[in-house]
Amino acid sequence: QTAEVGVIGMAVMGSNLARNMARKGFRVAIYNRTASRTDEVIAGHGNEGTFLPFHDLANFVASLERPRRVVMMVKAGCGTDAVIKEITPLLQPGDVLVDGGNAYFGDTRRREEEIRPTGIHYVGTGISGGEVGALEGPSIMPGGSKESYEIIGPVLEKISAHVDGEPCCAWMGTDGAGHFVKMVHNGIEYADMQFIGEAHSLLRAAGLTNAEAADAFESWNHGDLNSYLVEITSRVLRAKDPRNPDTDLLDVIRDEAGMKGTGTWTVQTALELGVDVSTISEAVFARSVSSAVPLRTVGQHVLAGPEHTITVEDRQTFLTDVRDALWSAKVVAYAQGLDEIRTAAAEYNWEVDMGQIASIWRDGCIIRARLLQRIRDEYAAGDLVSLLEAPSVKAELARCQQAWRRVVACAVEAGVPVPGFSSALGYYDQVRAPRLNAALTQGLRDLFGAHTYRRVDDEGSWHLNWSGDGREVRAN
Ligand code: NBP
Repeated sequence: QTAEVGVIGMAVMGSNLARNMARKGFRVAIYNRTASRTDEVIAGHGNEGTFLPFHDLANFVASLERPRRVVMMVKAGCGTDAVIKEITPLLQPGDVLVDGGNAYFGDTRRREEEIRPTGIHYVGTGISGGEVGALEGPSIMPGGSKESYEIIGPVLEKISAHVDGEPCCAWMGTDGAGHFVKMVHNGIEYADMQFIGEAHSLLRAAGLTNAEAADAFESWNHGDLNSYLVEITSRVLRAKDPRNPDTDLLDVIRDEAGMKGTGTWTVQTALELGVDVSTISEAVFARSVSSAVPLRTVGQHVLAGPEHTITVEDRQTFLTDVRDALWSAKVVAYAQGLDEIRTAAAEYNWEVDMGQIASIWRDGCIIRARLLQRIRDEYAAGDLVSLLEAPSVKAELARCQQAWRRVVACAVEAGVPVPGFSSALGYYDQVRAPRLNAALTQGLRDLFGAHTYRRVDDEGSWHLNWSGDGREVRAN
């Protein structure tokens, strides 16, 4: 018997993806460096579909129908490089090798370029949805040649999540495009979680219990803020400490956030591309500050400021304001993330379709949210310089912006840190300002470094002879 698709790596993601494929009717070859993991998948789930287990990579490859379709789900970095080195001599031109791990898009570009001369298609694919998504239907973001998508696309589309019959999987562009889109997805996820955290801090500062805050998130989840992250927030807020059922679990979890690095990549890449993703960088830095225990210990003891309490006259009005601030900030994070993708697409010659990206994020992935339907529809209606200019988005922001300002102002007054909300608002005000402070920056740069300036009423670059006769000269 031959296999239609093969999966390498039987840790949690790979085994769940292979099971998903088998459940969807594909004959799946499976292989793992440590053979016992392959045996465990067969022992535990062999009855879920047709699996062809292998302890030897050459036999695994030989079992696959041509053109071969191989999905690697191994540890990103050295694990991926090791598997590529071992498998490429066994593959033939026209075969498709998919990396479903969380690779850095620059590595994917390098690997694709190295493998291309062999005629093997290398497909860097973002997969989001965690282990449950891998099993039940993730959001899948493949990048690679168009021909490779014709071969691997049908399998990936079938195992992905679906919305109204449409798969949450689409070709993202050549070489590193898929992993780039997944990276930005994770960056937006960081921002989303930071905003949720800030909203929760504000509700607590206003005197709500965790259970009352959970009620607020639950009600928001029924409206425009409907999303997986908002939904699970109320679950976390309601959880009790299993060791002491009178205590909220949240109160015994150390207030130090971890991270695996994709948020950092999103910010580093944005800096290189010259794109503002300040909501994402605030979220990454907020996690760093949270874990900087000595700094926080010193800060708590020596820094003066208000007591982190907010007095609200009308709780319902306050809750609506926080909801509006949360929605607005979230939109800014999406706008910034999509701007990063658009800029990268121009830089790397990727044919990205912004509406399609929003479309495949509608389900299966961690940032799945009702907002994505709106983003998809807006991009389908016409190209946009920024998501913020989309008709329904700008109208809703216009409605929310006063509340957003009230929330940031009251947080600042009370000393409740809201770096995400205030950064998002700062971005909104920057992009709508007729003039920023850049003219002064240019004047200063020209004075101390003869860096020149451009005029509003003339072409070319100019320099003022600041230390001499004060005349303006045209710069070359
Ligand atoms: P891990 O990231 O923990 O990797 C473990 C797998 O890699 C095992 O199958 C292991 O084989 C294999 N492996 C390693 Br380590 N080094 C290898 C080598 N030199 N040659 C061959 N195989 C090697 O597994 P995971 O959590 O299932 O994630 C798999 C990929 O999916 C990662 O890239 C991850 O970033 C990505 N991802 C994970 C999630 C998630 O929610 N966990 C979500 C989205 C994407 P062994 O059994 O022999 O040690």
